[in-house]
Amino acid sequence: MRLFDGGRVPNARRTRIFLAEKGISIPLVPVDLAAFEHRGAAFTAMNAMQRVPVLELDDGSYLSESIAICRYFEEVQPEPPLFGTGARERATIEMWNRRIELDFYLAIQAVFRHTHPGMAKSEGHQVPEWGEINRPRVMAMLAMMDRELADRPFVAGERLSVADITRQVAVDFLKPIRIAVPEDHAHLRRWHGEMSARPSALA
Ligand SMILES: N[C@@H](CCC(=O)N[C@@H](CS)C(=O)NCC(=O)O)C(=O)O
Repeated sequence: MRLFDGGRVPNARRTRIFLAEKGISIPLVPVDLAAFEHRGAAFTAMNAMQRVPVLELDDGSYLSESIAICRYFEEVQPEPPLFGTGARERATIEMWNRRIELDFYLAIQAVFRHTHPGMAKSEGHQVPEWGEINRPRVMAMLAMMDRELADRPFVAGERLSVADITRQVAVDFLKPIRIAVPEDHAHLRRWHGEMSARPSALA
């Protein structure tokens, strides 16, 4: 089993942090995104979407989509449960994970892909206006998430879940678009400090 990895990029990092929280160690194969290795024939044969991460299983088959890879490991090794246990907790984690991916991370990604000069070649056609439209959406989500954290330690409740990891990599990805979590978002800053202090943050 091997994980085709992309270094600091958010979705590859999400998978590595998830594995670290599970205490699972597997070999990593670096994929050179800057050299567009993921657009070559060999990589495309593993993942038609040409994106990292990709998990190669022992039978030679491949899995992509970071959340699907995380789910695979949750099934293989249920402890600690990062997708929750029981109907209510599982659904709450899913709810938050979707909110964070669809309304927060994708807005950050739009700003990055459409306004960052380093993404011009990869994106082909950047629409800076679309990027700028997404900045206030990012700020609105930060404010909402700060309010929601007032009464609990983690995104979905009393214990760490995959939704915390999804948000951790998204918040860290604010740096290249030059957005900081505002000073007055004390709950979110507390949570982010705690996530950053976990050993898994170095994965
Ligand atoms: N939905 C996919 C998204 C994967 C994705 O966008 N990966 C990025 C790095 S975070 C990538 O490979 N980008 C290369 C590109 O867009 O050319 C997942 O969760 O795995």
